[in-house]
Amino acid sequence: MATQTAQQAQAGSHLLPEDRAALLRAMLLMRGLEERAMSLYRQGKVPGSFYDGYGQEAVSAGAAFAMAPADRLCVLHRDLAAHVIRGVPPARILAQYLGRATGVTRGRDGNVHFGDRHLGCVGMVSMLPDMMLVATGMAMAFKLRGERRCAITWFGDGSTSRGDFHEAMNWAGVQKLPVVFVLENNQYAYSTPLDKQFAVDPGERAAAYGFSGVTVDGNDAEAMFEATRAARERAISGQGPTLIEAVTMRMHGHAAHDDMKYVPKEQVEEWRKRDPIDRQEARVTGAGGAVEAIRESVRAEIDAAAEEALAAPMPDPAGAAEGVFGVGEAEPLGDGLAPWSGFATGAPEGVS
Ligand SMILES: Cc1ncc(C[n+]2csc(CCOP(=O)(O)OP(=O)(O)O)c2C)c(N)n1
Repeated sequence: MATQTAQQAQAGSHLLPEDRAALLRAMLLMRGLEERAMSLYRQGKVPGSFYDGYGQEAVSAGAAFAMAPADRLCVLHRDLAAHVIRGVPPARILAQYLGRATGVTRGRDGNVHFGDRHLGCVGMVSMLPDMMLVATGMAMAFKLRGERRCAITWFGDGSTSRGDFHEAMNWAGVQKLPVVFVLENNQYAYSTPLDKQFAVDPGERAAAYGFSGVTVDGNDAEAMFEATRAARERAISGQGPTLIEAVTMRMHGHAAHDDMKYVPKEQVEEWRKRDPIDRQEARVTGAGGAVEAIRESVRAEIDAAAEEALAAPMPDPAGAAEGVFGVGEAEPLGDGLAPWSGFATGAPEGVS
């Protein structure tokens, strides 16, 4: 297994060339899968609406890449790259959107409310930002059991106005819990712009709850990775939570039905110049990586995934209520993939 060079350590980066390529690959898969799902939606094959995270790929890719196998993730509706990184196969993701029996929720939910428990992910509750409380609860359990691992969740700028945001921040701060809060500041909560959402920069709120808050360029996957890696270090060494404000832009409507007439076109064009995938491609190319080969293999993977998902059966209506309500002993969450090279080269991670 490759180890970091002294040069890399000096430059302050914890990423090897293969990590940079893996980040790019996860973002390309997210974008490609969502583009394919949007096209399937337009063909009437995706029930309900369709939500995507176009332009925000670096936020979930960079943050999820810093998580160890035994860490636990509450992934939100614009964070598909986190599912990809934890190991959900592309065909299973498309089958989820298509409502098929082979999707993560086996057809119980048509779109983004999913998480593969076997990979350490808790399916998101639609009521926002409930997952902040779930992540905080898991972190509380880690602390009580003396386990060296951490929970992470993502949420939007709109979520910061709800009571549950403050409850989670407060309890996590009081208890110094091992949790990372990633605030995805994408300029709009549906049609509500930031100046109608809060009067105080939300990044500053962490201090009011007694823990660290950092603002990061959310269109830079490596900056997201480094900030999350540092936050996780703080979390597992007992220094408590971190609020990471990832500044980005929602480049598409709230969902497929929304033409976002309320967003000035110039604003979108300005952000297009900061596309996170273009930026990571430039880095990978600069380090001698074969970007076109990565793109080609991602395209082939998505084609194969679409074929497999479209051939998958619909769920049997007779079993519609199965697995919807918790009955009996709950199966514990499993561990997910953690492809960052630092986990292979460093000290053993996870439950002590
Ligand atoms: C309590 C609650 N109110 C309303 C909704 C409907 N809803 C889903 S996403 C959303 C906007 C959320 O905005 P934000 O938190 O900024 O995240 P973004 O979608 O911009 O990523 C709304 C209003 C909801 N899911 N939960």
